[in-house]
Amino acid sequence: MTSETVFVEQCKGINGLDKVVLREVRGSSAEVYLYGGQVTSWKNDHGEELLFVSSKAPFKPPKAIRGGIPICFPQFGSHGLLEQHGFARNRFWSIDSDPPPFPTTSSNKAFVDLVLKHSEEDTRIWPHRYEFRLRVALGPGGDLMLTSRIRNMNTDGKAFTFTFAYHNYFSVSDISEVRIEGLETMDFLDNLQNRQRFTEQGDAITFESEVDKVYVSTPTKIAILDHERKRTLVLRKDGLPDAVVWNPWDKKAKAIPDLGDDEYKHMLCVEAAAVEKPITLKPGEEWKGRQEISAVPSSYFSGQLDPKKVFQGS
Ligand code: TA6
Repeated sequence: MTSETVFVEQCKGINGLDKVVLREVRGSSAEVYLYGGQVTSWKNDHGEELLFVSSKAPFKPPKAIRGGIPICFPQFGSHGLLEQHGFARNRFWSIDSDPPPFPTTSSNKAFVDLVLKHSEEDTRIWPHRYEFRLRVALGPGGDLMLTSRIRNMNTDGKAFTFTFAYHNYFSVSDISEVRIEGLETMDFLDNLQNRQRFTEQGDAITFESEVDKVYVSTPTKIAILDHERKRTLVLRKDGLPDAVVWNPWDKKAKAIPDLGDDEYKHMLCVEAAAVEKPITLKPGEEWKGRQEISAVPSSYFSGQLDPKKVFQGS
């Protein structure tokens, strides 16, 4: 691309839904739907898609979009009384043209600020006033950064509590050939066994059946190694202590209407989350949760969790 790069473009997506396309000079791009405030595409500078979106995703509100990066708020999963994964993923977000400044100034040109605020209807199911600001940014090297800032706007003096996740669906060549590094020896709550707590073995995580686990108090860096694609995705997170790993495998995939029967082979959810210890905000308080994902060549070798070293080739 040349100096004519359009860094941010607002246009219509599937079914006429509003979306924003972010582009960087070297050719990487991302797409964000206002419906759900959801990233649905992230491509590297070769134009290769790094996220998974189901071929059966109808892109029809009020159903959440199956794939990309759904935002789970104010509830992750069924950890509460609200609908599964809360309501943020099936609300229409707005573009925030005048967001409060970020503490660090960044030179990124490809970014969009979205905002979701309480509605009268929602206060009936979750009786709180809030402002949720989401910045989606594409770095010059193609890194995808999501920053959430959630503020308690209650005027009745009441605190509120929530759980949260960036429900990342990554595209993988073959789930049986992929492994995750950075979660070995971690404790996890197993959703397939009544959220009982276990400790992971010392080996990298591989897949041969359904997995639905919440790893708690995890390191800030997690790597997803895809040998066939010769690619490693590195997830860095801040303010999000937990990491959810999910693949429905064959039986559950068949039971999910907006997922193709065999699509589980090409997706893996590794989610930056705050689940085990819900976050409480008093009126006026703000919480920040950030994730940054990078795709690096698979010269990235086992046990080396510093992506900077990979870029430098050391
Ligand atoms: O993040 C894992 C999980 O909570 C699983 O339990 C699984 O149900 C998945 O999310 C998808 O949930 P959804 O409501 O989008 O079908």
